[in-house]
Amino acid sequence: MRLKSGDALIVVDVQRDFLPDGGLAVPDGDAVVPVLNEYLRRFHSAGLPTIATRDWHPADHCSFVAQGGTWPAHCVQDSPGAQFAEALRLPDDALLVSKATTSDADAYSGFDGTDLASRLRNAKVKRVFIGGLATDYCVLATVRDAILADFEVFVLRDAVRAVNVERGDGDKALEKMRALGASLIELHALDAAA
Ligand code: VGL
Ligand code: ZN
Repeated sequence: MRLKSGDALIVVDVQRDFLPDGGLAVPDGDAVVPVLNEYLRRFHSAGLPTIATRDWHPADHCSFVAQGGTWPAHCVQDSPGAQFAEALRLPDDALLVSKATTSDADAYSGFDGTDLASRLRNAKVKRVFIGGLATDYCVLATVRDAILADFEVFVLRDAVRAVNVERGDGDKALEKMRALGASLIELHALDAAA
């Protein structure tokens, strides 16, 4: 397939806490970085917008075990664990979307409580290509909301990894995304232009 005007790349939560040594480690999470770097290069060199979402929690966030939530502390605002993976090569003009930024609410989707949908519409985006971490949480929720917001959605299946709290969660999430209307693609499906 060929990238075209109206396409955008969304990189979901590729942050240090989701990498194998992080506070909420996603197994093999670092494997998405070189693949996403190639997608980023393709989109950027085609003049297409790139977006990076980040989990950006206060230190007392409701999703943390200490507050009665389900997750170990992760992606605390301005902490090292909240930084993007060091090897991730985001273009200088990538749009940054922070989510779940208040103590009282969680947000898995990059669209939840953010202006992502309006920013994409303003940029005349029609198709979004989504990869990152984690397949079974924030990628799934972002894909679902993108479809609900009437974008055509492609999931980068070679650039996502799952938490897999239960074995098979990642595969189930991919199946859900497909059932919702997303297409699963890999890098080799993109024309090798640029
Ligand atoms: C995520 C669990 C908690 C994610 C964020 O980015 O998938 N998962 N917070
Ligand atoms: Zn979180």
